[in-house]
Amino acid sequence: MKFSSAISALTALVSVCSAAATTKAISASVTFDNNRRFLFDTDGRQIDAYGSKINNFNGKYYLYGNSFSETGVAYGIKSYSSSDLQNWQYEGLLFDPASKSSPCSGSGGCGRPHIVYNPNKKSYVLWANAGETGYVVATSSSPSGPFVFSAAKALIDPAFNGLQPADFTVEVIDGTGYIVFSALNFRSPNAGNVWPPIFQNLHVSKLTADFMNTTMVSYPVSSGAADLIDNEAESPDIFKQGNTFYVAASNTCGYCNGSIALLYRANSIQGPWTRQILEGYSCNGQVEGVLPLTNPSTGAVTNVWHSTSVPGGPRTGFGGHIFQPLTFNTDGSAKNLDCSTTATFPVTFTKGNGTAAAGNATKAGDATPALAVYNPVCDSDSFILYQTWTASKSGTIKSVSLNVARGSQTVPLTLTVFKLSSLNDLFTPEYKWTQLGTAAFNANQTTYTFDTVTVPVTTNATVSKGELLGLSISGADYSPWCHLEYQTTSGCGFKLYQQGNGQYSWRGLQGKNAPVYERQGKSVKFFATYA
Ligand SMILES: *[C@@H]1O[C@H](CO)[C@@H](O)[C@H](O)[C@H]1NC(C)=O
Ligand SMILES: *[C@@H]1O[C@H](CO)[C@@H](O)[C@H](O)[C@H]1NC(C)=O
Ligand SMILES: *[C@@H]1O[C@H](CO)[C@@H](O)[C@H](O)[C@H]1NC(C)=O
Ligand SMILES: *[C@@H]1O[C@H](CO)[C@@H](O)[C@H](O)[C@H]1NC(C)=O
Ligand SMILES: *[C@@H]1O[C@H](CO)[C@@H](O)[C@H](O)[C@H]1NC(C)=O
Ligand SMILES: CC(=O)N[C@H]1CO[C@H](CO)[C@@H](O)[C@@H]1O
Repeated sequence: MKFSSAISALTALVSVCSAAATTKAISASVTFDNNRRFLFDTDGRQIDAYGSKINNFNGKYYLYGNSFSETGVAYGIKSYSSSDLQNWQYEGLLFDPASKSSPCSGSGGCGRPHIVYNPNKKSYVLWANAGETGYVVATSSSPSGPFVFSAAKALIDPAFNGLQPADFTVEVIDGTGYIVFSALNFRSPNAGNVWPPIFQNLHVSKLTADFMNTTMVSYPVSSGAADLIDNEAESPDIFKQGNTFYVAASNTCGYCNGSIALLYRANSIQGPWTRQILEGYSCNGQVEGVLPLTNPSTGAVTNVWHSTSVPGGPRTGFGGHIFQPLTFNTDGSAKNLDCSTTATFPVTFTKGNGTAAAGNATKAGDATPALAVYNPVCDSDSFILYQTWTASKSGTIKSVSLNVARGSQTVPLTLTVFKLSSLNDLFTPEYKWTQLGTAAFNANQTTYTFDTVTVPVTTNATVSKGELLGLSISGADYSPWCHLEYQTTSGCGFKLYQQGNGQYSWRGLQGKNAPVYERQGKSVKFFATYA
């Protein structure tokens, strides 16, 4: 997704108008696509929130999801805020997942978190999955916490006692709270050795008036076919358009690389529900939520379907998020998703209030683009890399940060920032660079997502505009370190070179080939800050 958030002409109009006009909703636009999966916060770190849900609270957008960075599995809930759906400010964990009062260490892991706002109590109510018997609920006066858990759990329809409440959503529609949840049956005699491992069906209930509990009366969200599609439905979200309720869902897959995209619709939560399969592989993702965006000029709402995307498996942290607006036919059915790599989806929406967030990465002097299409590359077992760039201005370099993700390394990742006089220096034997700083990182100083590690510049920090700089990246281990790369357009001053581990001599029949050569058209994701 390309978040080219072009503030429309309306913005300019508003800014020159009187103070009274500034309370008007401001129009902005954003363009999504199927290729740009990784989102980053303003400090340049990968957004670490899986099974995401985006809410507009008090005029600002908040993105929530489970953190996978620390333990490699769902551990706590992070939030990010944005006014333009492009610059995301990290707002921290909603509560300390390590504290004794946190219910998230056990089964459920506080998975699939959802938050609703109770205007009567001016309270944000967090719901999360905490294993058997109901859901945990917590409240806060702020959308970013800290949230305090209620001692009592919200309970579901007793018809499902004995099954395990699992993926769910809570949402407020026309002032009424709703939950859609699945209940896992681990004991079905029909479970297969290969698949399905479990059976689960979706159910919908109203919430109590304080949004802290369910009414414990539920209705199935099922096509009535009672087939293995209805019986493996999970990761739901609910929304209403016109008089129709919609439930978006996927089939059992766990943040995977593509499962059926399901859309149920009914004129009442009691059904009957009509089922559609909108895509066979969900554009290589699993739906995580539906984001309603309002065009402030027309009042029209675009419901944006979004998924946790690729690759599934233990490396959930290598997944990102893809977004595309749903479009509907006159009978209320939705059109199939468009998974083509060339598709772009512009959406006009109401800009959130507050100024666009800024952080170390957005303020960096030199940086590879935040909005490029990045892909994970794990090859420090085979290569030492040299990322080069030209100083964009004269000044004093403070630090260089690189996005890296850990596996189970025993060898540290060593990064060195240096100056060189020409790119040819890298191919020249006996060349010595001018070192600016160096640092080594053990696996326990890095995380399972593409967080940043930062090398402080300690010497030779003054640079002049156009001067050549480099970052060497080395960490030869059986379990390679991972970084991000994007397709670099020539002329941007970024070039990436590689040297096979252990290769320190001339090569080739003439004995004239250096062991260092260009990784054509690629650059790693990094940024350099200036004093
Ligand atoms: C943001 O906008 C909402 C209405 O959408 C308003 O209630 C709120 O006071 C605004 N907050 C700020 C800080 O301007
Ligand atoms: C939800 O309602 C049930 C039944 O009244 C009660 O046992 C439970 O404590 C309630 N939970 C919360 C969070 O209010
Ligand atoms: C992911 O999905 C794509 C396309 O559906 C497929 O080519 C690829 O093999 C899948 N990978 C895994 C690990 O399932
Ligand atoms: C941002 O940069 C400052 C100054 O270099 C540093 O102290 C801080 O840790 C950085 N913050 C993040 C989140 O990287
Ligand atoms: C981090 O890892 C290094 C190297 O394995 C080890 O020496 C160090 O004690 C670890 N630190 C912590 C806080 O676990
Ligand atoms: C070219 C240059 O200024 N090199 C300096 C880099 O920093 C070291 C350590 O402070 C100096 O010894 C070099 O002279």
